[in-house]
Amino acid sequence: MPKLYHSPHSRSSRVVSQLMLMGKLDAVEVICVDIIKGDGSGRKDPKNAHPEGKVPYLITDTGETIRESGAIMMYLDELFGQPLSPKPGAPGRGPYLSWMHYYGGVLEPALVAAFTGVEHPALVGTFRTMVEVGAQLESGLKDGPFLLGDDLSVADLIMASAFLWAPHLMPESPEIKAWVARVAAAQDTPVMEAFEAQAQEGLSLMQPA
Ligand SMILES: N[C@@H](CCC(=O)N[C@@H](CS)C(=O)NCC(=O)O)C(=O)O
Repeated sequence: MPKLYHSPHSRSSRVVSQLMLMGKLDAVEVICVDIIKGDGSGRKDPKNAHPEGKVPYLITDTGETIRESGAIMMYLDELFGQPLSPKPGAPGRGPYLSWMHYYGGVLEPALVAAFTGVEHPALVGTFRTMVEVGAQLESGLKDGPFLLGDDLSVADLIMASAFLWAPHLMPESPEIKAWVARVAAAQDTPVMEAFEAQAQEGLSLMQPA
């Protein structure tokens, strides 16, 4: 069984939510670990196999390791028959791959620059800003309710997760706001919250004295 290293209310939460959506949470061993949070609280958990103590992190059945949310989400979707992405050769495959890489390669750096207020010509030159991200999203949403058209995909889960985590950084766009709300509605928030509360409780009980 693959092992997923997860910390509640973090970037690994979207992977847990994806597994729930696919009905495959039971097919993956979720190992809850502590992490160092943005405010400095928490700790690097010795239980966490990630080389830098981050989440998410996945160890496959054959013992290979996968880091980076996008890679993990694509792997799990493929492992379970690609219910949430177009297969190679199918329409939408190109935009799908583009969004999955745009998330880690552009959205995350632009988002971090925006919330830290760091401005540098090299950052803008390389990644652009949240203004361009907003324009790309609006353009991607013009043909349907989701980024690939009519069907929710892993691309929606990863891209919208940024704005579910940081709603104040959501581009001022009714189309984007409505899309984030649709992606949120597609996920089982009460069940996810119950899972996260239980995971947090388990972690709190295991804190070193
Ligand atoms: N680009 C990575 C980012 C992973 C990441 O930074 N995760 C945070 C949790 S939100 C973390 O583990 N932080 C702990 C640390 O930096 O020590 C991904 O999406 O997988």
